[in-house]
Amino acid sequence: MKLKFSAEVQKALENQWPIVALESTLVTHGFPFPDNLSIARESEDAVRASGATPATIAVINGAIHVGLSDAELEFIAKPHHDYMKATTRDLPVCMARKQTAGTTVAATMAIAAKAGIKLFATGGIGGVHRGVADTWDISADLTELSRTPVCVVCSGAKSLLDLPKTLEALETLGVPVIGYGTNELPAFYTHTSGLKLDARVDTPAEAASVLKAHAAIGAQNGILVCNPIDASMGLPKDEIERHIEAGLKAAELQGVGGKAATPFLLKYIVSATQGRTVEPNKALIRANAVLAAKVAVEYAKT
Ligand code: PSU
Ligand code: MN
Repeated sequence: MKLKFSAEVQKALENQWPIVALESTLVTHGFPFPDNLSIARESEDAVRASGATPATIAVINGAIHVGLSDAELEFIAKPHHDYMKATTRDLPVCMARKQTAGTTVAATMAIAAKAGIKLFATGGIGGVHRGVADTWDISADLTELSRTPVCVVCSGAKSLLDLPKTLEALETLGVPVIGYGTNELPAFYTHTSGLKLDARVDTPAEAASVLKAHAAIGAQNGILVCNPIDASMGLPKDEIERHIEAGLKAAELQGVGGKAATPFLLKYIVSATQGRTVEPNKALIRANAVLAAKVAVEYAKT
């Protein structure tokens, strides 16, 4: 896979400085413009301020970029109905057709691993969808986590998913799921989900030591570090649940499914809450970028 590195990322790779990968589907499909552009920039700045180099990953006109210039960030953030949402399997098609795409957690992990990047920050991963028995909709993020040695720092999986089934699938796939300062799986907009985790760390150094041990045994799968949203930013669980239920009904009525399901529901929730989910969503992404950078710094020390 031929990768196009930004000068900043190239330099960090050469010097073995800590790097944090950032995904771009949340830019192309996850947030409305211009919030998508501001969160992309803020995540990059948060990584830099915490001592690491940000590597936002995207496909631009068929080329896989690892690290974007500000002009390139703006290019993918500007509303454009042709941009793809690329998971791992979409990359060859996107490249051959010289298309532009935001990369999902799965595709970003695959590319980060090729680039030699260990840490990756995002908002929430994809997982097992509600209604899976009828739709078989299970995000390829889980597949990638099962086979790609990158640590993903997130705030759990979006509550629009089936969280208990997502946790079960992660266990089956052998993916360590580690709470950061919590014993529970965070539920994205809310601090808690009621679902207990087996593992917890409380400092970046502790998280880095788990990554070291994971590498030492030659593990070839991913690790999830789950960092809950700041309690003061969380949204009422009942209200979010109401909007999710309504969004799922709307998706069904409009025949929206497959890869369009997640972007549809994200848009639905933003509009149903008059945009009140945008700030908490941005805050948790920034916090995850900071934590991933701190873990990358610790990891590079040892
Ligand atoms: N969660 C968010 N915002 C997002 C996504 C997840 O809060 O934009 C994106 C991520 O890129 C994730 C993808 O990898 O949705 C999962 O999509 P799917 O369920 O189609 O695999
Ligand atoms: Mn899906």
